[in-house]
Amino acid sequence: MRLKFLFSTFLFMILLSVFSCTKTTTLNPAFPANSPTPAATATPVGAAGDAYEDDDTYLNAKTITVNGAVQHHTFHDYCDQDYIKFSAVAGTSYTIQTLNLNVAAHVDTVITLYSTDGTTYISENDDYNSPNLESKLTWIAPSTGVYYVLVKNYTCGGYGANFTYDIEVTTP
Ligand SMILES: [Ca+2]
Ligand SMILES: [Ca+2]
Repeated sequence: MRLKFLFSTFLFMILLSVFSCTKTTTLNPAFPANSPTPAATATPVGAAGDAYEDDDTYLNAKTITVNGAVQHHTFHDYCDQDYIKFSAVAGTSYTIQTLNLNVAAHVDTVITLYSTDGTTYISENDDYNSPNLESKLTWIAPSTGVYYVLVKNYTCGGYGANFTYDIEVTTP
């Protein structure tokens, strides 16, 4: 009899522990256990974009006329990047160059040339005349088409209304 009582008590304890486990692992879908409250992150505030925005992807690249007017751009917001595109003729030499960097704002351009698909890397330049921070690429087009240039600031952290630079594409 005593043994039966002990066994029943044991069984009751087992059931109780199973029940409490089940209960504590029942999740309220409105409050997932493993979803911590996201920490508030500071959103960098930039300046208004220049006349060529939005040009952050090659699909939105703005045309620059070869031997035409210099374009004025701004790295207006965090990690801003600017795509331009230009028409090239096979066998012709082109120079892509940034100039008039706002040195006081520590503008430091890096330019990358991409092929006619907008994504195939051709060449890159950061500083062509160190310690000056302008960028320049001279390149002979292998075939006729529209080519893409990505312009970035060397560091994402530098941006704002005074982060200005000019760019031009010229032939000799
Ligand atoms: Ca841009
Ligand atoms: Ca540079």
